[in-house]
Amino acid sequence: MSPGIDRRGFIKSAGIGLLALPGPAQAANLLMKRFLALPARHTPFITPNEQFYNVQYAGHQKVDVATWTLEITGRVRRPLRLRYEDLLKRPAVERMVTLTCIDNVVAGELISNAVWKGVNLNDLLEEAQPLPSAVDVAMHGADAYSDGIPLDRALHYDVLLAYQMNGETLPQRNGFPLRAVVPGLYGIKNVKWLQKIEVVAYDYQGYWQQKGWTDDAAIKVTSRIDAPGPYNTLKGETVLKGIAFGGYNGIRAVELSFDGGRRWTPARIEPAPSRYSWVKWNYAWKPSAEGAYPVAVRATNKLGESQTDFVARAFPDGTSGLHSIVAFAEMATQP
Ligand SMILES: Nc1nc2c(c(=O)[nH]1)N[C@H]1C(S)=C(S)[C@@H](COP(=O)(O)O)O[C@H]1N2
Ligand SMILES: [Mo]
Repeated sequence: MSPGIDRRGFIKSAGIGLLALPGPAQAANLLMKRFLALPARHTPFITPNEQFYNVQYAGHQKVDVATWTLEITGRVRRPLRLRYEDLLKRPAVERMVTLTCIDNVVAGELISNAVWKGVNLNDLLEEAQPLPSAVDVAMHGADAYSDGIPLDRALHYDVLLAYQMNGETLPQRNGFPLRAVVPGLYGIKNVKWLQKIEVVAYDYQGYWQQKGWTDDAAIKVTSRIDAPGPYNTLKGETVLKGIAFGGYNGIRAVELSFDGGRRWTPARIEPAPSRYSWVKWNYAWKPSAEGAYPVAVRATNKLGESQTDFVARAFPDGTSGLHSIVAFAEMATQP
């Protein structure tokens, strides 16, 4: 979960974004240009580790890797206990996966993309041999945090136990020595400082589920306008840019609207090398007349599910609503 909301988030939740601004409101426009304008965001496709968003309910845990072990226990025929060096010796896989916090606001900062390296959870589980009574796989961190996923998901959905992030040893704040990376499910399911995997015969309720948050935790389709920033003045043709993320299913389309959501026009998507990562989009915009434009973005995943304009708060199963900004267009008349 995250601390409060940022200014970009506030501007969106205040609903200013989708208002059609009246033509002669010159004074209001001036005030907005002066006091609400924010710079564009430059979002690298792969987030450098130092810039990766960071969330936990207690502090960063310090794990002594010399004594640390990963235990696989519960409803299994053959419980396992692995040391750090044992894990590093096992066949490794690399996977690009975007993580996002369920407590992110519309267009918020709590989303980042990395290449993770580690071992497949299903390999370990197959070795441990879950018993027929097994239902859920609970993952426990060193901070008494836990969350669970269905056994079926743990066996079939590309779940990774990662010890490397973007080619570096997993940083302490991101869960050193080992964390779960569960494509398509919100951050809450991606347990850090992992030390115990417990196969249980019931529907496991983790730290946040006990407080009423979703157990399913499927990521909702989301998108964001990164450039220009809100309330900027644009002259002539401008390339609009941003990101879109479809969780488990990837992104099929990104569209933009300049008229409060009546008409939508497709943006160009830069193909991503992983179905579990966000995509970057861009659109060369040449407004035909001077004025204040509401610019909104909407994404559709590969199942054909589009983002809803229904504004939901984060509790209990994640934010929804469209990101929009206001752009002031000026005509580039000078030669
Ligand atoms: N052990 C542990 N794992 C945890 C958490 C936690 O508090 N403790 N927070 C979760 C939440 S809410 C999120 S959004 C992600 C954030 O991962 P990051 O800090 O690497 O971005 O970690 C998840 N894993
Ligand atoms: Mo989170």
